[in-house]
Amino acid sequence: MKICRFIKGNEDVRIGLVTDNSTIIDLTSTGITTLQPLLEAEDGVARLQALAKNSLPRVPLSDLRLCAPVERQEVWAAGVTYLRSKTARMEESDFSASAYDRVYAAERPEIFFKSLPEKVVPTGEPVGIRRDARWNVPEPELALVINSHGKIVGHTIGNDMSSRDIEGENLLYLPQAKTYHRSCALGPWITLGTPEAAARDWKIKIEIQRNGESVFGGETSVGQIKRGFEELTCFLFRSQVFPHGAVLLTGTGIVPPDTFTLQERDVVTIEISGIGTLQNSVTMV
Ligand code: DO4
Ligand code: MG
Repeated sequence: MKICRFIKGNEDVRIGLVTDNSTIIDLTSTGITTLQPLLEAEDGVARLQALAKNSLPRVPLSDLRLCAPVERQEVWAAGVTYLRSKTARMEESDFSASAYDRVYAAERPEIFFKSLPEKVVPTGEPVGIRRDARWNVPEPELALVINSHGKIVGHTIGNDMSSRDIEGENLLYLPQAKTYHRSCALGPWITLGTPEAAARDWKIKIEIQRNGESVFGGETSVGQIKRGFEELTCFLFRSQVFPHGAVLLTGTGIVPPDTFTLQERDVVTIEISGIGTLQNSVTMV
């Protein structure tokens, strides 16, 4: 079951049920106008399954604009959860290298604040590269959608845009490398109700195009994530409250070669097999 936030013309944001990759069912007439009650409800998926049987208005995806699938949730991110991420980061940094090595093996994961919901970029809109950075990369990541009780209720696709030279210069610069204008994309929608064991079979793919040509491609599997989803969620919720729920990116397992940096107008396409495709062009911010 996939749910999205969308806008048609000049109307307000609506909630839709994605039936296939070309049509959505508009849930407005059922009284569902925000995601939060569905994410909080015990029977959210069952409710949607029942609604899908009714004859409700359908809208072609080509007639609407998808919004980022977050409302009031803070967006956080876990890091160094794949061996590939640990190795790449140790190589990019002289004096912080052991920090990555240690956190990969430590009981406590790396978790950092990534974005306010209103700053999240949806599919179809540009993600940013910092003008004061010279080495910028996308990080394709599975994102957990977690309700206010700490329950993982859905999954979406995240792009944890990062400035590797800023992070590599000094780990204390991490917030600047990770959190800036247009540094987080989420979308295209939320897949609800997939158990972790099934989500671990999903493939994550990325392709970066420049002037219509592919300049980087990579693939990994969600199953390569070292830590359990519950484990990451429990750490996020330790001594912390999320009255509106939270979104947690789970780390990257695909790192382009060190010679690669994003350029303006590149197009980043991230696909996760159980979810869909998040596509963003790149702009300088
Ligand atoms: O330690 C820095 C960030 C790590 C990260 O974002 C990742 O592994 O995806
Ligand atoms: Mg990341």
